[in-house]
Amino acid sequence: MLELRKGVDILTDIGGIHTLDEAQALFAQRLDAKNQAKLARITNEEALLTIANSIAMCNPDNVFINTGSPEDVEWVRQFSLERKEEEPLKMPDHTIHFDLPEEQARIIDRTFYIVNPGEDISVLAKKIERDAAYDYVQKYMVGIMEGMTMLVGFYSRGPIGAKAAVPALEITSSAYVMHSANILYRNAYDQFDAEIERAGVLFKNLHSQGPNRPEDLPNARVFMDRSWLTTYSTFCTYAGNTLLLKKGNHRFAVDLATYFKVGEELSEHMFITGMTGPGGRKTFFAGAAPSGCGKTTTAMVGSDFIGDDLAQLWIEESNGTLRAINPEKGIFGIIKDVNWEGDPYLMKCLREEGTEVIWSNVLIKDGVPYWDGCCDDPPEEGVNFQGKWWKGKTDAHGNPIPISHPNARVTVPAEAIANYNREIAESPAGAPVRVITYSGRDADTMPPVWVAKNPDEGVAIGASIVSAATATEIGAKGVRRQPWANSPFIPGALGDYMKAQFEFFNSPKFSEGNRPLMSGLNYFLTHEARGGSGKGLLGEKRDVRVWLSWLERRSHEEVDAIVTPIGYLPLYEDLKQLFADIIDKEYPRELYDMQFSLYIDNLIGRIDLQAEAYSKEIRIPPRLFEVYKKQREGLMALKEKYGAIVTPDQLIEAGGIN
Ligand code: SPV
Ligand code: MN
Repeated sequence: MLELRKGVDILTDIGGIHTLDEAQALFAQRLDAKNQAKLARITNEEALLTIANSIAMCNPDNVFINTGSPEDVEWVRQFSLERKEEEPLKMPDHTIHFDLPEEQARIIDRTFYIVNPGEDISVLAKKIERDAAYDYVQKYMVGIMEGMTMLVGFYSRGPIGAKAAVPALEITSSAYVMHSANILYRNAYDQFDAEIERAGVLFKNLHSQGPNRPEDLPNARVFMDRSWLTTYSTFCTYAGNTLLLKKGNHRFAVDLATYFKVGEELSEHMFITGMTGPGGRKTFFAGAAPSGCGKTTTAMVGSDFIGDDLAQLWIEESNGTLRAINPEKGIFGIIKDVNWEGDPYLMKCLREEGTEVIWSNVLIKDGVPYWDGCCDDPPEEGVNFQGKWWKGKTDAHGNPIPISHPNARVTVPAEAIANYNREIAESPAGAPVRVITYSGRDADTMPPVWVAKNPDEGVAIGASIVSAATATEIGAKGVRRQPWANSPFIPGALGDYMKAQFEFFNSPKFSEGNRPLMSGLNYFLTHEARGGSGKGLLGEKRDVRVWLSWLERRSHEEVDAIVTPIGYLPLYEDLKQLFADIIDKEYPRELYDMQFSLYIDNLIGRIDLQAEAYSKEIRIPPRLFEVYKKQREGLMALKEKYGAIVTPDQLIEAGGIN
């Protein structure tokens, strides 16, 4: 269980400012008249004390209050250029930011939840006792902004007024971080007091890169104080470590959903997108995928893009529908392998004038960015995340340095993406979601698409995601369990989170026909694993549209499916038709058989792996094991009858269609 406001609030204790009068006196002393006037608009005590204590602790030379006005937003852009945190590029409104070579992704080894004595956290996470965190903050953050300017921003994680939106403060000495926040989050300065009242909570984020030197990186930390909803980040610049409105506050939102809003809200690592179906109807999807597994690409495949990373979900009481908002309003997307064929909307923003873009950790040659997979003939030299680069350059271990880091990113406002549905994305009512997807990077086991037969099986799909390691976390290797693709951001016990999932998706609040379809997706099956004659992936990026379209039809009960122990599978004829209609592609029966045959031993291996791992965790709801047991028995019966590989025709014979 989690208790809010428990233990010492480190920031207040070190800052030493406890009353509004003290805070105002400090502002009068430390802010110039202009910034004092801007801050005067904010009256919420918690917000003001947080700002005052941050000033008292970090001791910046100047304080800049970012109201979100065009003038302030421009000031932040210019300040970042002046400070050389970003450099201008050839294209207007494009800049490049480099993180230190050793800090190109989330520093999971230096990321900790601050806990009170006796509190348990997820077995997948790291924790630090409150006293030890206090000592660190006192040692490294006192005076960390001397000689620097502190920037203070007021944001909302979600459309202002939406049920699941939460206001958040970003306090940083990095203009790059504030510039990124201005692109990725809605400024809520004008409504900040009212939003804190409405939401009943405020997320607080304090960051300083310090002198930004490689030698400080061992001391870099990302701390999340779950009890006080405050993050601390030091000696780093990569946005996933510093712009803690993103994953830092997502973790707090997961906590709130898990411990305080069970059966009411979820906070997920999901894209949100709409597909246009027959007759022009719009069907919205929310889909989870681990970092670096094509989540942004999938999101942009839809006709109505809403978000590519995070979703706050709730059940609307008045009509029993599932709603989703994107806490963000921009993308911080991986750029590796982004190209005109797979990502035309994004490419337009990146290669044509008219969009504000912050590039990070790509190759720059003559003011133009290039990246791994960008083009057929990238330049053979330039400047990249490791400094001066030339083709064939190797690192200290003799490994070739790629043209761009595999976790190189672009920060782009969502409204620049041509298929962004601004109206729905900005609506406090959220997007009406009918389909939930879960996916991972799975070479050999799960089919490209399948649908859960009931909410419990749907929760089990989310619980069972596995994925090959990607470049988004430093030091991650091998195939790992990735529950709900959200596990890096689940602070508490997985069992608690899972219980909230079961309650939410089984909720009696869903009205007839509005309980979402829950499904799995896997784009990563290989020829080698499925008896194919080719090499590499069985499918192509563009096939994603077909899998989503099939789910779209299924969610409106327009296509039948094969009933199998793991869920419903598409029929060949339906897919063939969709491939032809939607992407004008031939879909051979042989490929279908490779993709949708059940490889029983792999599936059983997967179930056993999960059941075994979950059996070691606390408070796992027994329902999960019941689902696994039933699926396992069904699969064993199939194997008995048909052998280790069961084709779709055999599956129809055994289970029929529905
Ligand atoms: C991810 O890695 O899941 C991201 C980028 O979306 S980060 O901000 O690093 O979390
Ligand atoms: Mn993410």
